[in-house]
Amino acid sequence: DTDRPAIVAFGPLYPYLDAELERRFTVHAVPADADLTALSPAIRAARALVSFGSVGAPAAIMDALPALELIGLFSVGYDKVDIDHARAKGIRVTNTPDVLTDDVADLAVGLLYATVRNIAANDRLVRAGAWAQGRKPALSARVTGSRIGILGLGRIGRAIAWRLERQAGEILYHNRREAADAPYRYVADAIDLARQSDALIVATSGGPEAARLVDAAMLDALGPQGVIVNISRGSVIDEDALVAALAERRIAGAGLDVFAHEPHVPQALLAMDHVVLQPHQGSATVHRRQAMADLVLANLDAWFAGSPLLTPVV
Ligand code: 8YV
Repeated sequence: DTDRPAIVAFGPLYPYLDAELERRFTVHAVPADADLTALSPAIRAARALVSFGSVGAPAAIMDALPALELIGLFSVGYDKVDIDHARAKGIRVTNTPDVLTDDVADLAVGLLYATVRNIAANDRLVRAGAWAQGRKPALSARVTGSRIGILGLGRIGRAIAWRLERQAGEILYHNRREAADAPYRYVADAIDLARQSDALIVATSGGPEAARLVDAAMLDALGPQGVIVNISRGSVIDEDALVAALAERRIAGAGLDVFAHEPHVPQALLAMDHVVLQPHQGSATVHRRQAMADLVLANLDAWFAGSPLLTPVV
């Protein structure tokens, strides 16, 4: 059907989204590692591109698609999109905020409990038969009554704080600026936040401004009783410094859903019992992935109908 706009599915998407895109558009699948200098004229006619947050849209794909008008991201994070390049070329970008907030916050809280209460390590202990053979697991720290520091009190950070209000002894947070309407204690300095927290939950957005915001100094401020949870982006933590701090027990543990070079996880972490590892599952529920896909489609539909975009980034 030549009346239907051509679009590019950049990297693998999601079956429901694939099917709905096929109903509306002429979809060209372009692998994330494709040779962008050799795209066919039909692909080069694409007016929109859809991709996962982990693939995004580097400058090279924007330059390879001269008719590109819109990038519809299947993620809230847009750290893998060259936003400046899109802006300079007049390419609009949309993401999927809000619809995934609750599920990402749920996973953050789950990782906090799993890390502090040794849930994954103790599961391994039971499976290995050690409990049956009389081994006594070590006593753990506790979540209830502890001081929870949220690094980045945005939509997801607030949803995490709200979930932990009943359990935490205190919730504190650091943002670049104090949030006018947040009922939690603001800590102006990120290192101070780590120092005053039993658990530090990283919920900032990614991108260059937050790159390696959590460094060795911040981990040392968190200290040997402190745990860190990251559901944001691996790039926000200096991963080498994190591995070293965990190996030397300068922090007590980590619950990680995101990594600096996904899907690669540092080998050293795999052997550590005080670390809980997830393969980037924050938004990965059936229900929310559907809602994310619907929001991608609603943005595309709006664009091709000449209506305002629902959730523009650019
Ligand atoms: C997705 C995400 O898992 O929304 C985000 O920013 O990181 C997740 O929802 C991601 O888009 C998958 O690549």
